[in-house]
Amino acid sequence: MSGRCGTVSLVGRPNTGKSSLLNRLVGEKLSIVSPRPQTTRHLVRGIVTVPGCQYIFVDAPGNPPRLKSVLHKALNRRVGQAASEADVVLFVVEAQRFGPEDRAALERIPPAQKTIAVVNKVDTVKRASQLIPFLDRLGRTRDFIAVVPVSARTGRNVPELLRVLAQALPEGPAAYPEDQLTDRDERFFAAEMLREQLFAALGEELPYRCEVIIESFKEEGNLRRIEASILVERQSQKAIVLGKGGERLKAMASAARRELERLFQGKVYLGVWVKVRRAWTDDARVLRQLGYE
Ligand SMILES: Nc1nc2c(ncn2[C@@H]2O[C@H](COP(=O)(O)OP(=O)(O)OP(=O)(O)O)[C@@H](O)[C@H]2O)c(=O)[nH]1
Ligand SMILES: [Mg+2]
Repeated sequence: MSGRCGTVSLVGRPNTGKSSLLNRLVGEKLSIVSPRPQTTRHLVRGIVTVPGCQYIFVDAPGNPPRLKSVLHKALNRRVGQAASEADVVLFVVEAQRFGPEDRAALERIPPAQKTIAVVNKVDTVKRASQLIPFLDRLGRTRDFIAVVPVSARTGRNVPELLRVLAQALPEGPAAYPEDQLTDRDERFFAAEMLREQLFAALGEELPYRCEVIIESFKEEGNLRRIEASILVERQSQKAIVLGKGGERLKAMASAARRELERLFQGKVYLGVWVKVRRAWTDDARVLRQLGYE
């Protein structure tokens, strides 16, 4: 047994670039990204297999959410699970920023957990020398295996992160076939790509009041025929999601369809409806149906 294999969770305050980093590490867009905090809601696995090593990355929601709905409690449980069950945790922060929310996220990681501090977004720092005091200070907050600066956007220093990480993984055989990229199915990505468009197209609070359900997913030769619903909480929200004459919904659906055609490498038909489900973020039954335990 000469190889290594293990799970690696990406943990940190919302918006530090965990999902962007997962996508960069895996080399495929598996996890949705937006400029707003609390985009990720589901644990997404991205698997990278190189000779002698299999990395199983797990992207987690950013924490801690401010709201105390049933949804947010479920998200919080996922963060805890990601932090404690991994072989190694990547604690992701933004270059030159370490605030109370970062500290709270760090405190959710059990002290005995093997942890690497990843300083993301170093492309925003003009001179590398400006970063050194920040890296030093961060390195003193916990007994990290290493502190590694990277840029998920440009890919800078990501190979170094993979190298450091490989040494920290346990020895053992690969858990997944070497060509497997993720544990999620196409249905999951269909819902997520549509949800990403909600984040891109809708104002302040609304993306947080929406969810996507895939009602049916059929393969017809090289065509995937997908029917999806967007859940909102109120009639007024439905009107916003639809836009004038349904234009906004149409634009979001076709942007999501293009992403899916790229990911699936085949034709996609995506039909989308908007449904009002009062207080779904607090409805345990609806949440179970959406896959939140
Ligand atoms: N400049 C720069 N921006 C980045 C980098 N990585 C991510 N971003 C941006 O940061 C924002 C948040 O990225 P996400 O990947 O969604 O962050 P996240 O940590 O997964 O956020 P949550 O899922 O909400 O916790 C997006 O606008 C990204 O484009 C980076 O290396 N450099
Ligand atoms: Mg994310």
